[in-house]
Amino acid sequence: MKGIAAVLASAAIVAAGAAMAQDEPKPVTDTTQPTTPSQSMPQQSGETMQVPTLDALDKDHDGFISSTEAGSSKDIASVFTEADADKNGKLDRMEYANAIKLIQG
Ligand SMILES: [Ca+2]
Ligand SMILES: [Ca+2]
Repeated sequence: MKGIAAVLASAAIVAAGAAMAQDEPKPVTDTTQPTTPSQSMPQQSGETMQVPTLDALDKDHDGFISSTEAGSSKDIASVFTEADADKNGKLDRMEYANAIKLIQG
């Protein structure tokens, strides 16, 4: 039985060696730092996009942007009709948010 034990032992050594060999290519992610979220603000990235807030345009403070109010921002005015989903001639907050999306692509 000694022979078999020796064979098993050497087989184990070979297996261990193979395992060691497989370990060699290390994952590269150790040395370089993962993408650090250094910028805490997710969206506003210094672009020259200056879209006014709804409140800034809402001159009569009724919570909606009328076409007249939209006229003070040519960006908003340019997407006003498209953003006015229910075609009531004014943008509510949802529609206004959509208008900004349309502007910012
Ligand atoms: Ca208004
Ligand atoms: Ca509307």
